[in-house]
Formats: sequence, structure tokens, C-alpha cells
Amino acid sequence: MTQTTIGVGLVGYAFMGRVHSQAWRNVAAFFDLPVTPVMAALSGRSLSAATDAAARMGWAAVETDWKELVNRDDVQIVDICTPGDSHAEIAIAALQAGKHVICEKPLANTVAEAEAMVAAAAASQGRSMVAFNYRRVPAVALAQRMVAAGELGQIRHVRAQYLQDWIVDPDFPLVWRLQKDKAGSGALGDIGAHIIDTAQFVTGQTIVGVSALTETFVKERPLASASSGLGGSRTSEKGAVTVDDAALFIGRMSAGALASFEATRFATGRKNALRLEINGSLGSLAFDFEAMNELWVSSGDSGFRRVLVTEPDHPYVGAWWPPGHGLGYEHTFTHEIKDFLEAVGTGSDPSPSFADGLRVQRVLAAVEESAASGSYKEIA
Ligand code: SOE
Repeated sequence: MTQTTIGVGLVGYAFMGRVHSQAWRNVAAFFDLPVTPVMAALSGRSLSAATDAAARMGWAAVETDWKELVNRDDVQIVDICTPGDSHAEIAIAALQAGKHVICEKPLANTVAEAEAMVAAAAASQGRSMVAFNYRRVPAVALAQRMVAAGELGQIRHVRAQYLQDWIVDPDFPLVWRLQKDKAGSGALGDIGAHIIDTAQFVTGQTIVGVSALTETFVKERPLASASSGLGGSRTSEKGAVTVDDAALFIGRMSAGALASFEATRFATGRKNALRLEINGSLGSLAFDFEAMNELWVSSGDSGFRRVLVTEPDHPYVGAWWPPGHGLGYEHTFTHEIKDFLEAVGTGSDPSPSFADGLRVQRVLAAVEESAASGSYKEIA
């Protein structure tokens, strides 16, 4: 039974804001927590749209200026679900106000911003976390557990892909995710960041150097008149796409594994295929988010067999449904919020930290530099 409450303020209420909201709303109903979240306030620039979103999603109050939200006495946690161009400013202000911060990925749009966020986190009483939700897929957490226990032996290969197809149509509008000043980069930062984090998390190794190619297949698109989630409506005017549509890179991992990564929004027919295969000296693992309740395991002398990751002793699963009933995308966010609240409530540092987010940011920057120069880029 939880006794204390903690106020939460959400900045941004589009796709990520909605999925975080359902996590804040449900987490205490399914997990025993040291603190119970109270959905104190949401901020958004349009009063009417923010009021409507708050009413639908269960937020008690509305602010039209995130600075007001950050300074509210009833807000102790600030949840940042805005495009990357505002992450650093909001997170640093919240940390300076002594608030705990959970920030959507990628941590920032540049390495310099991410470094400033890490410095602000180190100087603050507040705890901070970057929201790489795929770590909290039960099958991915199980994979990490198996690698850490040595079940795969020495890791030789990491094969990671994040495949989507939502901008294959050249008339799909120029939404913020396709603008460098808002998003930092394209498929690279948006979904490549996830596979970088997931690969590093599961293997326990960091990426120490990369050789990369990036491409923007559709260089001009109709301007967006409105956008929401991954959709949008277009005008008759066109503008330049300023980010990559796809990024491919190979890399070396810190304990000697060779890795390959592919992040693209042009994989026609693939909707949200975050895939990871790891080959070790004793066995292999394979995962595909489009079948997120399954992990494929090979013990070396056999081919792959399917493990249905829905047993109560699998990570996070015991809080939910009976075996075989399965979880979805939204549960990964509930798990992330649960882990964040446990850390905040017990006075420990949540993971992945802003420093982990900075590490991913350095890999993203190295990929861009390698693609531009055509040479292998080491990561300090
Ligand atoms: C769009 O590519 C997107 O919504 C990402 O921004 C999310 O991080 C990912 O979980 C799903 O796809």
C-alpha cells in the first residue's frame, strides 16, 4: 500500500504525451510503488486544445506556459514530451527548480545540449531519466538478463534494425519530425536512437566507433497545415526536408562485438519493426517488436525456438495478465514510469540516466560525421 503522493506535470500532449499520460494514470493500479503519482497539470500553448487534452487524459489543471508548470508547487516531476528542440531548456529549468525530470528521446538535438543537461542533472537534487521505453519491453529486459547471466557467452555480433514506412508517400507532409531545427535529425535520432540504446542495454557494451551512410530519398514535401502523432495534413506549398530518411551504420562495441544498425522510415510494409539479433559464442537471441511478446532463443547447437514472454516470472509481466494474454506498446511506458517512480521514491538514480542519453547522442553525432566525411569515426 503506497502512502505518499508526488505531483506530475506534463509538457506536450501529442503522441508521446498521450502514451505517457496513460502510464501515469494506470501505473499505481498495477504496481506497488513507494510514491503514488498525482496528475497535477499539463502544459500546451493553446488553452482550448490543452484543456481538452487534460480533460480526456486525466490532468487536473492546465498551463499555457511550460515555465509556469515547472514552477508550480504541486509539481515535483516534470515529464517532457515535446520535440527535441525544447528538451534542454525545459529540463535544465526543471532541474534548477529542484524537480525530477523524465525526458523523451533523443535526449537533445545536439551533443552540446545533452552535455548541458547532464551538468544540470549533476548539480540538482532532482533525479533524471531519458525515456528509452523499449528497454521495458519484457522480452528485451529478459534478453538483457540472459546476456548478463552469461547465457550467450562472448558476444560476437549485434544486428539491430528499426524499420518504419510512414513517410514512403512523397506527398506525406513536412511534419516536425522531418525538420532538423525541431528534431535534430531524421530516422537516425528518432528511431536509430532507440536501437543504439537497446543494443547497448542488452549487451552491456557501448558503441566505440562507427562507419555510416545516410540518405534523404524525398528532398521536398508539401508543407504541413496540421500534424498529430505520425499523421498530418498538407498545403499546396512545398518545403525542403532537412533530415535523413534512412541511416545505416556499422560499428565496434566496447567488448569486441561487431554491430550493424539500420534505421529507416522507408521500409515499405514495416510499421514498427524494432529488431535485434545477438550472436554469442554459446547461443543467440532474436527479437522483433512487431511480435513483442516473443523472444527467439538458440542455444548454439539448435536453431531458434520461440519463448513466449508472458510468464509471471518474466520482467514486468507478473503485474499484468495470465500467461499468453500478452502486452502492447503502451505497457512499455507504464514500466518505464514504474521504474522511474521506484527510483525517485527510494532516492536512487533512475536508468537510463541523462549521461546514458548523452552517450547515445555522441553516437548519433558520430554517425552524421562519418556519413558526411566517408570515414570511420571513433567515439570518445
Ligand atoms: C516515430 O518514428 C515514433 O513515434 C518514435 O518517435 C517513437 O519513439 C517510437 O516509439 C515509435 O515511432
